[in-house]
Amino acid sequence: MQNILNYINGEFLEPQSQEWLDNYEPSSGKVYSKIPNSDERDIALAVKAAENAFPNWSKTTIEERSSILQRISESILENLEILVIAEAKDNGKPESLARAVDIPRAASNFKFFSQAITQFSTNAHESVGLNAVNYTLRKPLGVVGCISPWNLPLYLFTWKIAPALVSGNCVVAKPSEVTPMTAYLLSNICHNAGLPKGVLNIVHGLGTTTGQAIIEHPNVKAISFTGGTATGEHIARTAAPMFKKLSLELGGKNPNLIFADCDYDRMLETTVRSSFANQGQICLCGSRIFVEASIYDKFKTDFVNKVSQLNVGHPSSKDTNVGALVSKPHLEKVFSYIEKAETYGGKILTGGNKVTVKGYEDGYYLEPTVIEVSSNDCKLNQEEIFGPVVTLMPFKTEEEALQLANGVRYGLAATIWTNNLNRTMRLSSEIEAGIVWVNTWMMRDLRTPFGGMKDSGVGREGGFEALRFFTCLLYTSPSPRDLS
Ligand code: TXE
Repeated sequence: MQNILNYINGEFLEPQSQEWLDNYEPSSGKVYSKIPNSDERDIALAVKAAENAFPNWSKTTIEERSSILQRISESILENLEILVIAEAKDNGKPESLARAVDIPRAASNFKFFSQAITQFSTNAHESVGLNAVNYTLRKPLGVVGCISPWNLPLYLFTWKIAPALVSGNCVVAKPSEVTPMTAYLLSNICHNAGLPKGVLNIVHGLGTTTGQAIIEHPNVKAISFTGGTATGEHIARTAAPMFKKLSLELGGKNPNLIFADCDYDRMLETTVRSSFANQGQICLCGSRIFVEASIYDKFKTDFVNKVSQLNVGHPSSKDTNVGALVSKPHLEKVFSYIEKAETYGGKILTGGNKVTVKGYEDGYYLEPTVIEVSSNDCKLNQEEIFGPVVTLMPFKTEEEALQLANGVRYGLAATIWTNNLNRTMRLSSEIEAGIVWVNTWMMRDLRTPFGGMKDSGVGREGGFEALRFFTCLLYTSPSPRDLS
């Protein structure tokens, strides 16, 4: 059985504790590798290595950092198929999805930030009449922590690491203990791409020990975290007294507002995808679907019909639309909402059962499930289920649609389906969400800021916002005499 190793100070190391955790393959329910159960001693080593590497790394030229990131990006693409298979095995997602989205995006993250840094500049402010100028500088923060979740493992891990590194920081990173494999493979890729030792340290283990040691370490100056809202709250509470910089990308319960005047076929096809892509385990999935009353019955019939045709199957099968959920506890959590759907006032229209896939009887498979609800206040509409479960509910007016969309503690993303331009403009500015898509879903230019409102988090990542997060701003003012 393969042992995943920590990557600290350019070396592949076993955990100090010599303890290992089981790593499961969701599609078969079997343990297939072991993960270091790292503790504060491993994190202390990693932070020390990062601190030692910082003086040199922060002074490398932009060209040098940029070209290393470029090499990492190319190497990810050269190893695409290995990473695709590893991601699908570790996470349960269809290989086709990892091949089309996860791994290419991981390569793009490195490529994008290798280019973005060459365009990142600071400002000068001339004090007219005083013969003076103030100018700003952006400096790397030092050692930063990157903590990522299991739903888009390499995609989100690289989304944090690439901007942190390219802006001159040294990184201590922890992938989710549920999906550590591609982060481990990435440590090999970065090592071979010539990243100097100590610049990137990848430490594996549980959130409550390894992750906790990162957020508690006084010399880690910033934390970029994506994960559950409860964990985000805990991280904020722990890190705030140490004045760490925080970027928290948390949960979502995203509304999908469908108006009768939309392009119906395109909407239907995209809504199936926005509901069940990655087994519904994307924080951007539209999990609350609100449909204008005049087309509600038609939509209900067509949507249920399409959803019931989705194939649940093994990640490697070409016919699979919906793979396995990421873990047994997560399957049980999602299933508990389905079991109590009626108690919560819901009616299951399709799905609702666990699935047995031949040859993989212990895998964590669940039917894509559509539940009709009569109130937005029910638990099914208020809590993040984060699985292949969506709810349907009709609305009568635009005002009501807006109220329903905003009637939740989260504010990550929303999708509006309409061909009415004025309505688009009104709703896009009134919906409480960091991202509003119109007549599309998951369309994102890497330059755009990404992040949520309300309990979906604080801070923005992506584009220059990520480079701003991973740098601190100083201002300098030479005395006017020095300029003359
Ligand atoms: O996430 P956690 P979990 C939501 C989703 C899911 C719920 C819980 O609703 O059901 O969160 O999932 C690390 N200090 N999302 O429990 O625990 C952990 O090891 C430092 C939404 O898996 O938040 C992992 O690396 N780190 C979501 C990362 O935090 C800690 C994606 C996320 O794990 C820590 C995933 C601690 N004390 C789940 N405790 C999204 N927004 O995309 C845990 N971690």
